[in-house]
Amino acid sequence: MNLDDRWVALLLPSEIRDLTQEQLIQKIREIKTRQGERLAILAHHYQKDEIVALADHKGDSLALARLTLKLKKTEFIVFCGVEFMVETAAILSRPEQKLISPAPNAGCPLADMASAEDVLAAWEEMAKIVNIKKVIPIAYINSSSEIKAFCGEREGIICTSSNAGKAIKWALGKGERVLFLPDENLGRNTCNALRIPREKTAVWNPELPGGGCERDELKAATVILWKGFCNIHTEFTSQQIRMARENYPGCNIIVHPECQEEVVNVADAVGSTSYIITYVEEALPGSVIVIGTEINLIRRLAKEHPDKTIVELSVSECPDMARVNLRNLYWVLQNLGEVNVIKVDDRIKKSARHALDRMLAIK
Ligand code: CIZ
Repeated sequence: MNLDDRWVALLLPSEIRDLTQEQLIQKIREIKTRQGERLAILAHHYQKDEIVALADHKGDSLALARLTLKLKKTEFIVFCGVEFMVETAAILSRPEQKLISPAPNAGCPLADMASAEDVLAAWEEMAKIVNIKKVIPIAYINSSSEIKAFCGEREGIICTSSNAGKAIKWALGKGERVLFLPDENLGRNTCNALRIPREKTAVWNPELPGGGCERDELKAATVILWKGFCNIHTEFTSQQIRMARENYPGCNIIVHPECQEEVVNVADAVGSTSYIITYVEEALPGSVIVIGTEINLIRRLAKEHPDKTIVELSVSECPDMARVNLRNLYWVLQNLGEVNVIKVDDRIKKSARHALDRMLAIK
């Protein structure tokens, strides 16, 4: 727990602070039984085991977004994940449903790397150089609702790490260029997989005047990548991959596409969270798999597959995901619908929904 979380925990009523882990689990189960179908607890794969064990559904952000659309009878959706995931579910939910976050202070530094003001300013700068009507913005789901709305209002689309390639192809079928927000690594690795050459890409750094791009570079670019990154996945290095091959001869190494290009290039496989899970499930007993992604998922996979050796490339934990805990989960359940209800402004919701619907339609 960091200092911020300790302060938040102190704000919880003392009767909750004093409960043991077993008592919290018991009480959460009682509320679940009492509420029945009115309540659904959703947990992202990066959540801790004790949270996932209490969830009705676990998944990546794409699966959980799709699921939200199916929860027709559910009044209260408690989402154990970070801000952009809860907001995405809120955008997709029905007006009568309440989206609740146990830890509204769980943000996403990657999403914060593309602020609405910076993106709008960049868009205006780009409009001086290229035909902006033919630029299709794509926002990775790890982005704010405002950025999703920005895309929705400009014929753009949302993607996740499982459908980024399809989203880029879709966008290039509609326009001449793509502005890919906010993860440079996911964008770069996807361009490589699609064989879009480097000279047909540019990187827009919002910290630099004109994004640090030459006019000709921008004019030549089919894909303009925003300079953002995920702290968790950029922890992994190609040196760690070399060491893993020495320590586990014959192993297979799979990494997430938010990792740096040089890491992805020397791994055996690359894929989204759900791809990594399927990869492990389909591996033969006795396989040795080294994984470069968030540690809670890797440890769970290792427990679920005792017939395989599943190890981490290095320990990298998302501190924001870890802000959800049994105490704040119990607190929101005890005060169901009264606290930590996440709302998205109606205008933003409508525009963001267009961009999300386009993603859901491309499968
Ligand atoms: O979209 C997600 O759930 C994340 C954070 C990663 C992935 O690959 O699915």
